[in-house]
Amino acid sequence: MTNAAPIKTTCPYCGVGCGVVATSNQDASVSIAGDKEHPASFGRLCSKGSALGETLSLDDRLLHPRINGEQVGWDAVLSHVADAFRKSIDAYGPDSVAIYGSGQLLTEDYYVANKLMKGFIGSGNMDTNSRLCMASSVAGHKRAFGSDTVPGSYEDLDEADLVVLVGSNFAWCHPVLFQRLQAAQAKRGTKVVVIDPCKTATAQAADMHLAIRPGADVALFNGLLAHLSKAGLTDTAFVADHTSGHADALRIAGEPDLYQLADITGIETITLQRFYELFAATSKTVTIYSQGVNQSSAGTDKVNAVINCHLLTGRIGKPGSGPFSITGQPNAMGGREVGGLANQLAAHMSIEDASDRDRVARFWGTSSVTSTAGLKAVDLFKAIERGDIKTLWVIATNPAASMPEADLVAAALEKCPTVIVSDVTATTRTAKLADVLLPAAGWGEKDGTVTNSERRISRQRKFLPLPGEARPDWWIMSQVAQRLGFDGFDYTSPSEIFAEHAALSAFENEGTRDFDIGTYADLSPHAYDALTPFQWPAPKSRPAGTKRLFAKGGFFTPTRRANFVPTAHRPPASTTCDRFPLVLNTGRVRDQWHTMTRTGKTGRLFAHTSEPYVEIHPDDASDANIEAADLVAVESTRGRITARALVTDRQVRGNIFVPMHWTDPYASCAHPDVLVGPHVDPVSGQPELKHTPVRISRVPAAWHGFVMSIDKPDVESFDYWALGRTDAGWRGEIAGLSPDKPLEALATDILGRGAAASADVLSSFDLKSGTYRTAIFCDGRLQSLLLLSPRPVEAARAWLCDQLGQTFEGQARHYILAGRAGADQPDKGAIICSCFQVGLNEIAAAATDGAGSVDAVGACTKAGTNCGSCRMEIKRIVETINVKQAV
Ligand SMILES: Nc1nc2c(c(=O)[nH]1)N[C@H]1C(S)=C(S)[C@@H](COP(=O)(O)OP(=O)(O)OC[C@H]3O[C@@H](n4cnc5c(=O)[nH]c(N)nc54)[C@H](O)[C@@H]3O)O[C@H]1N2
Ligand SMILES: Nc1nc2c(c(=O)[nH]1)N[C@H]1C(S)=C(S)[C@@H](COP(=O)(O)OP(=O)(O)OC[C@H]3O[C@@H](n4cnc5c(=O)[nH]c(N)nc54)[C@H](O)[C@@H]3O)O[C@H]1N2
Ligand code: SF4
Ligand SMILES: [Mo]
Repeated sequence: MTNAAPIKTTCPYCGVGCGVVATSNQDASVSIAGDKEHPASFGRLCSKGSALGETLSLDDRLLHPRINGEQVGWDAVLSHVADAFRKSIDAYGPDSVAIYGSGQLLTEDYYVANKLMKGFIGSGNMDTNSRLCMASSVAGHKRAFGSDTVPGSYEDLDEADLVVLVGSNFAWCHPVLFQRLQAAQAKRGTKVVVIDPCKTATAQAADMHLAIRPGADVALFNGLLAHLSKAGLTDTAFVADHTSGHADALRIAGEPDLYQLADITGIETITLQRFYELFAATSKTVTIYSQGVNQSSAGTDKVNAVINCHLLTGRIGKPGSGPFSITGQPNAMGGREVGGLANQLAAHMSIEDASDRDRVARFWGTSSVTSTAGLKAVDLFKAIERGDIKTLWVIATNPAASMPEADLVAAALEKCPTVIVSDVTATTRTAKLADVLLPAAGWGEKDGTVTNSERRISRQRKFLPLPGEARPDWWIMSQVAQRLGFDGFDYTSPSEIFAEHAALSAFENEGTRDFDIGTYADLSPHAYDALTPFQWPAPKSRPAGTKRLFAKGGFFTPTRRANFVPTAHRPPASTTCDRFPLVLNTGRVRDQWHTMTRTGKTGRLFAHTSEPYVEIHPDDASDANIEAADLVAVESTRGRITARALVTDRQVRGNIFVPMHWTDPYASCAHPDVLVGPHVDPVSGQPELKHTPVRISRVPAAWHGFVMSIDKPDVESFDYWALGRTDAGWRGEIAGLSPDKPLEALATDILGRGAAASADVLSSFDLKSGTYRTAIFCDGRLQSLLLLSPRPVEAARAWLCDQLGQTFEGQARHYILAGRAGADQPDKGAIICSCFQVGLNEIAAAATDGAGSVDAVGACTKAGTNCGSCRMEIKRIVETINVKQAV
């Protein structure tokens, strides 16, 4: 027997949209490789993409429908869901029901959800987690261009002379594009400017890092607009022929002088001046922006302040220049195409426009198209809390963990009469609050399309059988729609849905709407199977698709001119005070994806960061008597979380950073959204997830522990715990506030009393440090290890995790117990390169021995030579060693 034929598909994580080749092996494993022919990635994958094959196991999977915890058949559950919708609508009207979806749905799933809610149920209440992610970019695009259009292509990164990254940790969040940028830096000397309050891995690759005061981006770009105008860089023909509102925008932008700007932005005048001059002098400029821009109460203004500078200079839609909103989720863009946001209709048509409504109604054959926008995410959950929503369907997202005021969201879900959750797992905080659980098919188990940040539509393809009773989301929703008695949902395959979506995009379009993929309106199932990636618009008149838009105007406003939008600086919605003196910033780490339902399944992706942390500037830490590795409580007016202190000067004073990933199944209470307030941007409704006033304090833990075990350790009753995986089992950090129990008794609680009779238990107690250690070996194999100490546990964790499940004899067992590698087995240190599992100590040793560059370290250790996600960290280590050697 041979392995199955390789299948080309698309990565299900970030908006880069890399092409993946998946091969199912005879032993049921799946090999993953980059697709060299995919035009978004040319064969590259980052650490998360490379590890996809390790995340496909069925443990934790939701495999059968459930109602109130009881397994039921599909027929029963579909009728139950349809009944719940019908009863709510009959008794309270169509606005008493809602769907909350996700940029991780495929376009076909999303299309059905939106058609059902806005076209047939007749309510606007279909919103999505894109409200937390892209809504400000959508609103900014629409204000400026009249349409939600990203003008450029990834190729522009190869051709630009200057790339400005605003509020984007590109190196960790869009790693394959970041590498493309680094290649351009090496090849043509592209200058890179990073505007971010933190010294991120991205900032370390920059020629200039502007550590902006959080929230001050509008002021910074207003200053740039005024400078460009004064420096004579206005593209007068472009501005005169293709734009309006230029004078008003300039007047407002020019109000503060450079000194006032320095005050607002926290950036020295000389640095501002240097940045402005660099931008002015470089006509091929791309400005990339992400969540430091969008997730702000001034998010839409930030987007327009950036776009204004590109309109003024005519740097838009030309090779190597343009404003570039980079999308987060794999199908953030596809969701916008089908109208997934509560204020959109479908195919970039708008709810407010009567002729759009009429057109969509005729196309769908319905008289129920909603005439009012629905509730945006934050308002939707408030309405649920008030009892206005009786039936809610959450699909492919985890709002009880990822929404601001997460505890209130969880309480609202608990109160809501019927909560239906479609997910691939039942372990999320949201799934645990569901009345009805629907098992969705996951990545590799279903067919569909996604659109990446450069408007490129690619196929996701099925290469695995459907597990248990899991079904694709489009099928589940179509079945419910049919049971509600609606026509037009008798789809038998995603290709039919895609063709309908393409036909709607072209319906009575004639160049009036940007989103037109009419070329695919009559696509056969066979052609859908063979579909190769293309960039929209791809109208029938331009079947090859479109690389760039707007170089010669042609905007989608009624006048066909782009709008300069006057933007004035506003401080963030809630500011620090004596009680909450620090600003909490939140975001991502390199190797985890959101609430970890998939990346949390592989040990390889825990090696880089294995525990939730609070990154704190050394002076803020010392003010609060916090030392490295202490446990820290972070409190806001809304709640409290606990995580490990990471004391570094990568944070500026006054700001702290907490990653968004560690939620219920992986940590006691570390997800920052329980702290974040409900403030939103007034135009887009996107919440301010990057600016919450907080305070920090040291958690006076009586004891700390590190545990690893083949079986999942029982830690959830402790005051603090965080779990992760290793290749062979589990790893965990634990701590307790109470000194009541002797450490030995604690050890029995954690590892269980039930160690097999054949087990060898090795224990020791170090009187001096007060450390209790115990290791259990079964048939010679290391089954579990527990280190307990009154202080944060010091141990060679990366090395230890590699030893779990290995066989040990004699003295070697004592090294395990000591938590240290023996002299013959050097400790590799924290894992930096997750592809080849190369640790910090190995990289440092190579650098000390003379490897003076990232490539030289790669040549000695292989670190950084596969996906390249770790290259910035290797650079930092090499530079630190070089500096040390120089002094
Ligand atoms: N590894 C990994 N990659 C991912 C994801 C993941 O979960 N893990 N998720 C994907 C998704 S859905 C998204 S949306 C993207 C997000 O991608 P990014 O937006 O790049 O990531 P974030 O870490 O959310 O935030 C970006 C930066 O904004 C900065 N920032 C905070 N406040 C401000 C401010 O006021 N001004 C400026 N200029 N900067 C500020 C933060 O310090 C942070 O470094 O990542 C995608 N890629
Ligand atoms: N504090 C703070 N909060 C944030 C952010 C931040 O930067 N800071 N970022 C925000 C942003 S940008 C985003 S995008 C959100 C992300 O937040 P969420 O969307 O809540 O996070 P995920 O963990 O990606 O949730 C996706 C869910 O879909 C499930 N799933 C996977 N595949 C499928 C499928 O095919 N079908 C179905 N039905 N389910 C599936 C997964 O198991 C998972 O439970 O978080 C937002 N929240
Ligand atoms: S950069 Fe990484 S996470 Fe993003 S699409 Fe590519 S492989 Fe997937
Ligand atoms: Mo996102």
